[in-house]
Amino acid sequence: MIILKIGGSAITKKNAIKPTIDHENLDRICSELQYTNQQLILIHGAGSYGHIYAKQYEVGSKIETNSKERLMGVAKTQNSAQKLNNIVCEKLQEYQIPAIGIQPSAFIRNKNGKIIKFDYSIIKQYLDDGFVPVLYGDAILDENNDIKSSILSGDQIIKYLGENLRPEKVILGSDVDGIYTKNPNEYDDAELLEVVTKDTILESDSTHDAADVTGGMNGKINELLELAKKGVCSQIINAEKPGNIRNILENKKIKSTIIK
Ligand code: IP8
Repeated sequence: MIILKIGGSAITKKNAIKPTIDHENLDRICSELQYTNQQLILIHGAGSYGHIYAKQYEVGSKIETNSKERLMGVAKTQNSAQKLNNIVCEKLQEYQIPAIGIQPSAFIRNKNGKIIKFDYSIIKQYLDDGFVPVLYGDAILDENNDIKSSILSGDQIIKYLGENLRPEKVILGSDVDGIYTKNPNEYDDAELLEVVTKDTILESDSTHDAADVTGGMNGKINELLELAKKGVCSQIINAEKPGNIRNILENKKIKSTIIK
């Protein structure tokens, strides 16, 4: 079984001022996914469909009693993330992939931004029946009543499912080849790290992404190091390079970073 996350930056235009799909990438990525006959769980990030609203309405910070505007913000974030999921599933279905969209906010709960309830039996059942469950980063209920809702990132879902379902592979499709010593979009001398462990030292702002409410690449590394601690390694690849997803599903070697 494989758990594959497609970053929101690969399937949407993440820095757009309104939710915008990257149609070319989405289409190509979905077309490459038809080449696996292994069990597959897909998770996608929220990209501009989630982060714009989450930031604007400060999802995850204190909500004053009866602040309708803030509640509306949570509702709008959820709705928008779900719209993206519909678009992704529809595209997958065009390629004959039996994609089933599963709404995280309907059954997962956080407390202070950390998962405390997640009954994944429904995901397992879909998987065992031959479907491809598709989950996503979402704004979910939080048992801290002061904030009421917090963000659940796709990376948190990966970590939880990785720990509990122990897949053969955990792959993260991003918009860069992996983890670099410095931000590759700003520094020409940034070097790709083939392996990252808890002892790897990275520049603190090496992965900063202003459009991201869940910590960009830094947030990802932390979740994946936690997963590695539990004995499940993962691999970050560039999902924007044509052929990469297909190659990794077919066990071919590509430029990437392994977190172990
Ligand atoms: O894009 C964030 O999920 P991510 C979810 O996987 C929202 O970090 C709603 C911003």
